[in-house]
Amino acid sequence: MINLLERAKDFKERTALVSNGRAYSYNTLGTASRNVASAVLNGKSDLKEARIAFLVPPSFEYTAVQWGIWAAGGIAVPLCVLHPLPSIQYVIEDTQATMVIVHPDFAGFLAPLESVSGVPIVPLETILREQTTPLPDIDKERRAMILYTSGTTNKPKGVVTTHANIEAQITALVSSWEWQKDDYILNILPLHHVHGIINVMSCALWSGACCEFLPKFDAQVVWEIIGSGRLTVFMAVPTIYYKLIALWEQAPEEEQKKMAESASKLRLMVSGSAALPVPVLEKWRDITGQTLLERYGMTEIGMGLSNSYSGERRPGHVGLPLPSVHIRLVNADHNPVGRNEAGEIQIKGPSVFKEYWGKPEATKNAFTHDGWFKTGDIAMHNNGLYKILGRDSVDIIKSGGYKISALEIEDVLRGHTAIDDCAVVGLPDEEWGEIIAACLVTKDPNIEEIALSQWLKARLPSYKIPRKFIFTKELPRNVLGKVTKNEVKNQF
Ligand code: MCA
Ligand code: AMP
Repeated sequence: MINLLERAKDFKERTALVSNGRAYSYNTLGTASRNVASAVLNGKSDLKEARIAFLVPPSFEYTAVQWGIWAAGGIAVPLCVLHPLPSIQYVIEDTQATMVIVHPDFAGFLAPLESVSGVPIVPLETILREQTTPLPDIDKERRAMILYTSGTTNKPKGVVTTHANIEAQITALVSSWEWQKDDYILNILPLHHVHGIINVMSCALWSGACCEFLPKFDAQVVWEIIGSGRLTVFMAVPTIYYKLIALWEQAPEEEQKKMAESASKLRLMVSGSAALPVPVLEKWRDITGQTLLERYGMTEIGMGLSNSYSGERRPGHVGLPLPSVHIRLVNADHNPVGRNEAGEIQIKGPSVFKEYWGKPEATKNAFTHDGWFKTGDIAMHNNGLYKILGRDSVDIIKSGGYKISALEIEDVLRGHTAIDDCAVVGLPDEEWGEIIAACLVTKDPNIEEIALSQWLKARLPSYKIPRKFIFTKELPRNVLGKVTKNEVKNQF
């Protein structure tokens, strides 16, 4: 098994997590994880990769459940606390989860699923009760986690990582960014994606450091916590830095000085999950003196490229491959490109995922015949460092650091009785990176944006809901009849 639970024994009474105002030691986390493992084993000797889904907000309990599932030989499937029921149901059914562990705050929300999916929904309280069963030995090549990612299909795909993959993802970052046991990080990110799970929480716990959870991002609270002086490391998506800058700009001058001074004391501030706009990097540096370390990653690979911890951090660039990551840039014929030429990033190495859950064809298509993972991101090697130039698909949108499939939103929109056809695109936006926009062909000339947004809210999480709409009689198409998305973008 991934070496987290075992390493925790060395850190004993050190604080592992701060959650809901309480501090939890590594010993307490270890004991709770073993209780969870015993509960989910429920008399079996090994879960043998059964999928255990859990709907638990970022907290001590979240970590104990994740580690407990791993220790019992199961595959951890974290569910997103922001998702509406249909998105949750999709993940539970797609993974064929054998159990869903639910936090009391979400028990009522999930209740209707039990009869629909037939999957037992187990309250968190019963899973955390004291109990001990001998735990199985888990080979590191076994599957450990499934995270859902949007792609160029209308439904998200489950990305399966093994214990060895996760360990490789963690150790590459721990060594490159010099994690130490005296570090203290704030987690403000959702815990159904790599950024929050691996880069923030797992790297801290691997190192014997402390991770404090703030279950919902709030710029005011984050500035207060920075002001407390307890953080040494901070990681976020560019939108969060944008929002922190906006709040700093509104503060009185005296306050601004204090805020800037406290932020200047952290040893490391990282940005990732989406392109960091150079003006945001520069503004943050002007305010705090900190040059954000930008890195590049993907659910399927963990982190791939990173600017230097102790050397150059070049604005608009994502640095060099992390330890154990092999990278190449290729053209459309899969031939390596020359220096300063654009090509698709392809990756090999121990951090690269095993497969898309239940999708052998998609897995096969995601790799070249000689085992390189095709990221779909376009980059160039520019005077010694990599620079991301974009993606090979207009159907992938990045908004607030979330990867969103235009096709998934179109699929949902087409289910509305008044919508005949639609095209969804991402429009450049300073704050969100991109915002989602939908061009609609409707039967009903009186259809209202507000009513449509409400209808969508029952079917999609808030971050996937279009913020701009236009109504048209016909979508722009090329001679082959394919919708021309760049033309749709121009219409906005
Ligand atoms: C929310 N709003 C938006 C969006 N999201 N408007 C436009 N576009 C959006 N995407 C609106 C809401 O409707 C609401 O408006 C207002 O903003 C506040 O909404 P709320 O949900 O409270 O937003 P927030 O909490 O401030 O969220 C911003 C956020 C969040 C914290 C930046 O988007 C976030 O957690 N992003 C991180 C996602 C992440 O972890 N990605 C990693 C995946 P109104 O008030 O009018 O209703 S990528 C990954 O893992 C790879 C491996 C990697 O490289 O890291
Ligand atoms: P996800 O699939 O949610 O893990 O998102 C991964 C995608 O986020 C990558 O394929 C990139 O398109 C994008 N991404 C992550 N980090 C960066 C970065 N620093 N600059 C530009 N794009 C990024």
